[in-house]
Amino acid sequence: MAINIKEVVEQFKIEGTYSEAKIFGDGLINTTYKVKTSEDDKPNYLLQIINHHIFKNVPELTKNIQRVTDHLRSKLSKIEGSDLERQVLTPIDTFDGNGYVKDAEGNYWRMFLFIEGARSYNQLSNANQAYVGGKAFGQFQSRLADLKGEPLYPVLPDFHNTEMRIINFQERVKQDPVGRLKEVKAEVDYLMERSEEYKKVVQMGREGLIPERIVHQDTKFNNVLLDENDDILCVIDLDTVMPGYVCYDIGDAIRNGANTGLEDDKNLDNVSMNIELFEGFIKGFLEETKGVLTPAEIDTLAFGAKLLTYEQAVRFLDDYIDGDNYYKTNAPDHNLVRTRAQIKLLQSMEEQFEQMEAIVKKYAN
Ligand code: ADP
Ligand code: GN1
Ligand code: MG
Repeated sequence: MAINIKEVVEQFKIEGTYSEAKIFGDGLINTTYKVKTSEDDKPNYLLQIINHHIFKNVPELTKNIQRVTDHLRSKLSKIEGSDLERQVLTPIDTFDGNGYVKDAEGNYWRMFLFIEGARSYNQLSNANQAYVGGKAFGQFQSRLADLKGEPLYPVLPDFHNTEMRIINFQERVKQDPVGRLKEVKAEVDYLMERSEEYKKVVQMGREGLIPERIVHQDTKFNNVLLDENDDILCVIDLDTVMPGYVCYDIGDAIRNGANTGLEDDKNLDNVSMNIELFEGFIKGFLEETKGVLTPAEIDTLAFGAKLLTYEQAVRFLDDYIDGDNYYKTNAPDHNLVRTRAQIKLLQSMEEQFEQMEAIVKKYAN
């Protein structure tokens, strides 16, 4: 890379001396580095290139993250024994006060304190982890419920607006920009047959039946850092924190975390929804949120898992038909493999839906 990372880092107000930067983590959107400093008693840092093709307004994005982390830090400071450097992300300011750096190639960079001793998992190994994940995202929502001031900037408007996603998807199918449609007719039909059902949550919002809240909107399990005992340390990846509906967070957490296979599993026999993991997520999430959720919102939680899985299938297939412009991919059929795995997961949820609803009722009461 022509970019000199050291020069970028030196525009941030870090403690200590830059020593090295290594690619880090498994995100599909941003590019992440761990930056080490040479002194043992100085912190390390996390450096990211913000994907500004997706996040177009970096100044507003930076402001959102600043407001959210300030609010979470002030909540934590009232809880005895809190570790303010590890339980909330700490953005590092730049000397020009912008909080991000734009380099000569047009990349936008930002930095956080590196949270040491944290674990993040792409896959869960037990129901306790699901419980902890549900609790982490529930806690995140309830701590942000009283954020004062104007609403957070809608960094990605209509991010989980399934209705819009379906309309855009239909348009993409019509255009078939790279001639891939012929390979994916069955998947397109499967998804379009269900399109009316999955417009429900957006419609409920429009009719005022469920309120908008500040939600995370990207609740993959690897966006929760855990400590050495698998307790909650910190919720990360705050780019999509925006007003939205409560079922998005628990829904996406289950989609990602309760899958017995991988998000991009080629072997569909591996893919299904594990009902014990589902139960763990719901139990943890409701423990933290049930005091504030309305009955109508509680009614959307199990549906949210199907909704976010459906939507993710639409998003992966949309990107496949578009020629892979959004998600990082490791093979020409990667987005198609992902689509098929999401469809398989959705089928498994459809089969277990009655049980899922019964579990939500059990923990809501
Ligand atoms: P993406 O949007 O690409 O998913 P993330 O912000 O989630 O990017 O970061 C990618 C990975 O880097 C995370 O899954 C996590 O493992 C790790 N990570 C992110 N922020 C920190 C931090 N402040 N300290 C330690 N590890 C972090
Ligand atoms: C992206 O950034 P990351 O890898 O946590 C995506 C999510 C998808 C997810 C699928 C901003 O999440 O919405 O659910 O990939 N983030 C964005 O793996 O589009
Ligand atoms: Mg992430």
